[in-house]
Amino acid sequence: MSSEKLRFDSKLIHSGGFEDALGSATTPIYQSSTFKFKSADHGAQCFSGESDGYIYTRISNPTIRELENTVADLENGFGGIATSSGMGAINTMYMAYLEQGAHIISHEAVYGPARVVLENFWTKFGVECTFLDTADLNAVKAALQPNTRLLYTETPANPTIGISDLKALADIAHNAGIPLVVDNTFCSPYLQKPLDLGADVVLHSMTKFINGHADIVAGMLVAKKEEDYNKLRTVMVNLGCNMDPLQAFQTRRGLKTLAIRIDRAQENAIKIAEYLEQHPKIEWVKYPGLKSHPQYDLAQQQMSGPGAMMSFEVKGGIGSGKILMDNVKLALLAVSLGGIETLIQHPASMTHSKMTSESKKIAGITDGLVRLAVGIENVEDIINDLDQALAKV
Ligand code: LCS
Repeated sequence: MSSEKLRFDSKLIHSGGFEDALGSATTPIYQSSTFKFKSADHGAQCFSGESDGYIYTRISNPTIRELENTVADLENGFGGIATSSGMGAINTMYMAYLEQGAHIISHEAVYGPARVVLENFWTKFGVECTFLDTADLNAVKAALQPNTRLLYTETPANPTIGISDLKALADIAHNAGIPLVVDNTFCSPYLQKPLDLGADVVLHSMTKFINGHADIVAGMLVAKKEEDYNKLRTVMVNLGCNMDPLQAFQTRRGLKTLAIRIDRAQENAIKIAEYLEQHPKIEWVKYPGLKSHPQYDLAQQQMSGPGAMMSFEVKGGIGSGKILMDNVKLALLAVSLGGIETLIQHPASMTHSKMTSESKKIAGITDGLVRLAVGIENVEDIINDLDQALAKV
């Protein structure tokens, strides 16, 4: 059955279009760096594009292509480009759209290294960066310059959980003749489809929800149009930040359960956010499913669910936050997110520690902010764990 006719959760299992000659139920791991040509002419045709036969795994590989086709199908894009990591996808994207003297507008609270790489490396080649809150549409419009080549955002943002209006940002970008690129890691295509809202490229750290088991580092770019797809693929192949076939196999396996994993983690997250919000030792909670979230209405419109990521501050700031983090027993004190296990971390000293204090302050990454990535354990156990740790504060 054509995957176009299937619903999202069936596509998770059946999409990808791979037909194995031996009838295997799962796509095999083609752990081969190179592929035999049928003849010299066939080899030449593979290189010229007349034949879509496989050549070399940095360029393409059946196991990797199956994963690329699946994620592109889930995001309603033209094609996917798998990368070694989420950062591999981000740097491929920067390389494809930026040039010497170009200007980029990026969300001030994008994943820390995605910002650091612009500030520390791309500026060496004369790239100018404006970091702002892309939820502020007037600020985005005001920041446009004749040399602006890219509008890049992440929503919900990491770790502030701020939400940006993707339809409005796509209009602003397109009126300026530039692409809108969206990091969809926090939602996955199950909860948000940026390409349907007008974005040109969507990217993922598949290390997170897409793989979902904290055992793989991987990335993906999906382009809406063939032109962007070709541009991004050429950069990835030549940079050499390709995925490995085993990594693709494991990621494809994790992806099959995306919907049921997110349903459960989200159900847990809603209860945990409500528990934290009423707790006397909690200063504030930011979660798109709480009415107190400043962009609650926008989240309802552009996301099909509030997800499993939240941030909060314990009264007393970082000192109290550390007591909480040092005393949890079930939640792991670890970075990353989107896996089956609940993780807790401190962005100011961990994931976002390389940002300057000034940048962190502007981006709203306070010293007391604690990030919680909710897993699929029994929710009562997670709440009991937070409760016993908060009692020690
Ligand atoms: N985008 C987002 C939203 C992320 O959270 C991360 C990693 C990346 C991109 C980069 O992906 P990677 O290269 O690690 O696959 N986020 C991490 C985090 O929050 N804790 O540790 C890594």
